[in-house]
Amino acid sequence: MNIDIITVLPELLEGPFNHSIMKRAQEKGLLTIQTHNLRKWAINKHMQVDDYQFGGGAGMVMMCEPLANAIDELQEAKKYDEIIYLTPDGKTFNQKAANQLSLKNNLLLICGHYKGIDERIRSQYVTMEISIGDYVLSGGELAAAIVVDAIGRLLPGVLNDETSALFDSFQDNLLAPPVYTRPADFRGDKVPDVLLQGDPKKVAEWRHEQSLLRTKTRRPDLLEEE
Ligand code: 6GU
Repeated sequence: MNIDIITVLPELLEGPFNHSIMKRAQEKGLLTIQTHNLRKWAINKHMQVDDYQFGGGAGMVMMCEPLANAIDELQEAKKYDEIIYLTPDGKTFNQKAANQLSLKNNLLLICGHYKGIDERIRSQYVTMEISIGDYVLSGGELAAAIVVDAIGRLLPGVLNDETSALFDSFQDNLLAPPVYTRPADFRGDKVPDVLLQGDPKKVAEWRHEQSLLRTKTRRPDLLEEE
């Protein structure tokens, strides 16, 4: 999978992808992430990419020309399956969306700043709008990092234990069960017997029960979803 990201703050995206699982996904050649500094397509020598909004009011708006020129140029090299704008008024991201996006080949992510991007870029270019939750971030970069991480770890071959994503929280609209490691007795607080007895069928049953219980008590809304 190839993911291109248009941003005014490429520095913000250097850290998240260069460690751990995202780093390994790239080293294995399963994922390519390229950030593109929007200022490369600035309209003048002042590196301008934003301007005051028509109608007045505080806050700058990211201009059409730099974004359109950036997208046009990137589209010459690749056909994108989705052009995604990260925005608090987008559709709330979840595991199902991550699963669906992990099946695509080429994604283009656009990170907004200030008051957002000119509406005409949204109507003419953007094919999908994603929010990561009901709160406002100062820019789309951290949201992009989250979306890329959630997608990247689902690509076949990325996780060491190929099956482990299957047991993640949310994969069946269920939360993950509790997990334990050594010691079996921590200050008198003991690991459940069933996990120590080595019967894989009983372990699987226990984990499923715990998943259900956790979901019922913490996220009953998940059990109502289709
Ligand atoms: Cl995708 N962007 C910004 N700026 N704020 C957000 C968001 C995205 N999702 C939730 N809040």
